Amino acid sequence: MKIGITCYPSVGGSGVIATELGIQMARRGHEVHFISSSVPFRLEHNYDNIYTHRTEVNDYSVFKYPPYDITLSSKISEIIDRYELDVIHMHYAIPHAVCGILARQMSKKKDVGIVTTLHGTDITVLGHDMSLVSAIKFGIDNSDITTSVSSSLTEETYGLIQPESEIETVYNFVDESRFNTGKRDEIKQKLKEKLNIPKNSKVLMHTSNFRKIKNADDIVRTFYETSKEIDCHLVFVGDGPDMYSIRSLVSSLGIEDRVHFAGQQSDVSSYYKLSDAFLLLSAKESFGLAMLEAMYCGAVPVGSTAGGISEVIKHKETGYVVEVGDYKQAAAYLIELLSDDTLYEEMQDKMLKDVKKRFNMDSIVTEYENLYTRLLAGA
Ligand code: U5P
Repeated sequence: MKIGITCYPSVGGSGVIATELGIQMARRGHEVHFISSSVPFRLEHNYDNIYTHRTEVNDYSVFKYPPYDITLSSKISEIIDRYELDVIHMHYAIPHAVCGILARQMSKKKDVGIVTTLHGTDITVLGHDMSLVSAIKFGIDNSDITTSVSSSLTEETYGLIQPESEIETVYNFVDESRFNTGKRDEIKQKLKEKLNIPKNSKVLMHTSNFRKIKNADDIVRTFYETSKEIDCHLVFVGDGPDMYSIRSLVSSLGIEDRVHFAGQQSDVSSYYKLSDAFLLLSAKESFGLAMLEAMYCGAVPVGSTAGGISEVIKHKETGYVVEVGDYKQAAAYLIELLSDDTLYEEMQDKMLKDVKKRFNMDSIVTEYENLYTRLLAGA
């Protein structure tokens, strides 16, 4: 098959899934064309059957706003025709699904299939903006197949957008060759030395784009409460708009010596291996890809009840789930977990077995491949 993919190329769950999916499709022998504003950040190597096409948005003075959507649509239509694409997979309802629909109308090849995947903020944030609801609904209803990354996001989309067409839930997945428990102890010790964390201290971790919605201040508070009982350190990986206020909270609590800011990293896996527990206490979260990656690397999660997080964590079996904002309960669970080695090992073992079964890359990539095949067969 010849597949076109459009996503936001920056750090974030949707771009990562779009890229990994493209890589896996190429490995299965399909021809993959990424059409985006820059090369997706996880696409580190050259692959034989992956092509990247960049859209240049020119900032003409006649426009008040650079016409990203129109330029992208035009580029997608050009690639559909030039390479005779069978399917285009658009990640995000707006603008990408709408761009894909426009591109099909512009192109000569009208039978190109359109798959759209909803990743979260396109619904959880933009879906509340009445000026965008019609465009999101249009994007979903005019795609041939729409998927969403969790049942919670699917339900929220039905509620907010009320599309005519069906939305299928296809979970996110993790590439186990990249995120695994291999050399966990060795990597943990090396990184502890580098960060000056004592050998026997426990490590809590969080990684994200540090937007308000991630509630990183609750993570600091959870850590602060936990550290009253457990010798532990907190590591933040990533960067974003909330960083300044997080740093001031850390200094006002007087815990600078035990909170580490690693900044944005291209290899997050060694930080996951450093960690005993991963925290994701967001106010809204469609899935929580970073948390799943951390779980694949052996870190036990404590998450909030927001969105799809509780579809990934089985409460008290493979981690813990607390109400949004309940950092005291999060700390209580961490204290229980980190002070009992037997409990920790049992939970970690169950967690690894569970995620490998339910978020297995091969089966989820096959699910997407079957969707493409269904479109080609005209079903
Ligand atoms: N990520 C990085 N480096 C960073 C921060 C995040 O690669 O410094 C990646 C995570 O590994 C994950 C994605 O794949 O960004 C965030 O996904 P989500 O948790 O926002 O869904």
